[in-house]
Amino acid sequence: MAQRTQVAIIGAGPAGLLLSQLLHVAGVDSIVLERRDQAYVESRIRAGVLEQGTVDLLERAGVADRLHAEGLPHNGFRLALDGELFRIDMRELTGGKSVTVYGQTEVTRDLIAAHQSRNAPLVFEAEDVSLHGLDGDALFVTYRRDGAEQRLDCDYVAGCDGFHGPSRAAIPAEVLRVYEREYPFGWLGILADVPPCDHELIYSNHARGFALASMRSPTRSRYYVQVPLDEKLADWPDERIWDELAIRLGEEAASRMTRGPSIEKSIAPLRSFVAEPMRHGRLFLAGDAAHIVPPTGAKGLNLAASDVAILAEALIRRYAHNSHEGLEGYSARALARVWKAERFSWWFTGLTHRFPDMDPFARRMQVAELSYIRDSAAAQRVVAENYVGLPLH
Ligand code: RFL
Ligand code: PHB
Repeated sequence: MAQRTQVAIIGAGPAGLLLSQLLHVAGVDSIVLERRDQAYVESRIRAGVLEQGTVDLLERAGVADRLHAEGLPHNGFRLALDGELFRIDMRELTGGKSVTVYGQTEVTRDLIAAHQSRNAPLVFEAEDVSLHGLDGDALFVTYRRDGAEQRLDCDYVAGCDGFHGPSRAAIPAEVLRVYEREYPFGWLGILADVPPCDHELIYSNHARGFALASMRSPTRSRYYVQVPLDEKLADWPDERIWDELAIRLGEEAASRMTRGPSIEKSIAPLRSFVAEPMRHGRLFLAGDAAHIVPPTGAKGLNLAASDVAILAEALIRRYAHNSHEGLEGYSARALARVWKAERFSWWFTGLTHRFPDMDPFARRMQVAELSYIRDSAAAQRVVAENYVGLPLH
């Protein structure tokens, strides 16, 4: 069967769903094609911190009611050095900016609910999605649904299909430049229905490795510990994770930490990755399809949102005023922000993690830098302004 839309969107992660919703609000039509089923997409546990710019965008898309009711505004976070805590007062240091803790799972659910309440085309379980005619006049996407071949003709394709999707792979290798860093460790995450140990997040540098105390709500905690890449989940029963967190977060946090059974546990590798350009002909990459950051700065989801803000604006201008300027400038404008967030995430990872080849000098440098941040308002301002999110230019 052949269908037609203005913008074919591949991937129903936050990037694809939010793009489709923003286009809809402006009267541009799109169809989202997603490989997984709805239940799978809605239950993936990932990021938890939204920058103000991301919240504003969700508002503009008309999907922020539950976010405003249930999201937790955070005006600061704490850093720990071998168990000693100090606070970064984001709000004070940035002239009033803050972040909101609201799970990516909830953002995704709200966006899917908005699509379904207006009967918008959102195709789950689309198999073998492939792009055709990127360089020619006839642009279309093919896929299989329930065993039947489908063809979707379109003016543009938005590749929002994450790190492993087909969109980036459709750009010829001689055009694409890739920049990459793999880190020699991963994050073991645990989700549990217990109250958080603090009302704000704690990022801890400990001689045994990094730990993070986060949350999803006043009754649901999310914690992470740095582990070697070859670590097996089976070697980490819940009690071992709680014991390790108690050591790495330090006495003050540990004394307020409630232990409980995990409802989710997983290990994610850490990576920095950027593919340039983010546009090839009428294909536009957004979110993890074009770039990955290590989660230390909480930037992954927020970068997906800022890409989509730029892309939606460009597509809307194209249809409203037949102006191609925004589309032509998309890659450069998006990448300018991406690289700054890449830098912050890379720097924050280096400051807080234990590297296998770290000698005593390297460790002293971390300790000195963290002490400097603790004692200098200027250094704290640099951290805070990056954490709340840099402006879009
Ligand atoms: P997503 O969320 O990966 O969505 C891409 C969507 O595309 C679909 N897809 C396909 N659809 C059709 N055909 C194909 N062939 C397809 N191949 C893939 C996928 O099923 C999926 O639905 O990318 P998007 O929208 O760009 O959003 C980006 C964010 O999800 C991502 O940056 C963050 O979640 C990164 N991230 C984290 N960020 C944080 O800030 N804090 C975290 O704690 C955090 N944890 C994580 C993470 C990413 C992870 N990944 C990607 C493995 C934990 C994990 C495990
Ligand atoms: C999370 O709550 O999952 C989370 C919070 C902050 C980060 C990364 C992950 O930097």
